[in-house]
Amino acid sequence: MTVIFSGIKPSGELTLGNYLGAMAQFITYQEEEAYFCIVNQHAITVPQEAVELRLRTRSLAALYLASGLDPQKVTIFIQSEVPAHAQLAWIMMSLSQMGELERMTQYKEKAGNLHESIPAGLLMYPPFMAADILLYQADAVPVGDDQQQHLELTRTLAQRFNYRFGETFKLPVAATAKEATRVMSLQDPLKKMSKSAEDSGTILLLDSPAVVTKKIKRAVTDSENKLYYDLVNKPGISNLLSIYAAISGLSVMEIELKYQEVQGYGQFKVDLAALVVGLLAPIQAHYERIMAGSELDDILSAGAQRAALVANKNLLRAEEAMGLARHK
Ligand code: AQP
Repeated sequence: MTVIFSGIKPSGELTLGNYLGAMAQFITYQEEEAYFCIVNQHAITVPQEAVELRLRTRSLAALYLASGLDPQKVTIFIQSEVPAHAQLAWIMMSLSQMGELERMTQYKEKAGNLHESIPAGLLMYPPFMAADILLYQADAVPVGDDQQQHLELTRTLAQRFNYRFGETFKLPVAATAKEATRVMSLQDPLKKMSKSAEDSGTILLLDSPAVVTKKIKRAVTDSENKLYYDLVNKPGISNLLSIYAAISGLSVMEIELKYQEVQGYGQFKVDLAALVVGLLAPIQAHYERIMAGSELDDILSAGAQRAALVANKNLLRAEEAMGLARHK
């Protein structure tokens, strides 16, 4: 059986980008040995308000279930409830070099926004992420395109560990979706849609149908009024086409053909809004039921216990290999 690990951080309300790039893929791995984590310790690499973090963590766990993950089949848990994550993270940080961490694109972008008061955790986030993955000996990590560089670092650190201390960790690969691997902002299609940069260019999974429709209607396009994919000259329309393709299952070319005779982008936007609303409606209904019910805590407690069994075993292996354990 293939081992799958992935996580999302509760650093804001989940976006359509998080869903299409990551969560929609999670569901396809339910017959494997799969671990889906709410990576709350990654969220604190930028300042978080305690009450909000607690609420968002719970909300994200409910969204995992609402999007179709079955806790009988997969392990769903909160990162901070399995201390082995932070323990292996320290080992991975010690193996990392400052230069390689400073070169990470996401670090440079986020640190750039914070100017002089940059939390050290922001720099250390990629080796922590490596620890999350290696702790389960994951074969594949379903992620969006923006996480490719961190996955590469994970492989580098695993290789470095294995070379120095003997074969211990499996080298994982990134598993990215076919379409919409990088959903862009509807207002600035050169910028990734991000949960921590929420504005009218960001579709949230819990947005009402009216809000979704308004955001899509106002999405930035171009004045050519011809529907075709061209990332360089038509980034707005290309982004909308990718979203349409990811949800409908049609190829971009099939969509272009469908609207060949249609004047302007109006009808295309109306249809896209209907597709997104249709995708989100059952997830939102399921989410409301979970949040009103009482099962969530039991699911998360059982998940943390299950995850810890595997995580502790692999942590000990690493500690033994590098001389941190008293015995071998
Ligand atoms: N716009 C996107 N398109 C496709 N996939 C995306 N992901 C994020 N944004 C897009 C994928 O969703 C998962 C979320 O991972 P994360 O929460 O750990 O971090 P992130 O990539 O930094 O996500 P955000 O939404 O941009 O959060 P903030 O704003 O807090 O940094 C990953 O698999 C990611 O690839």
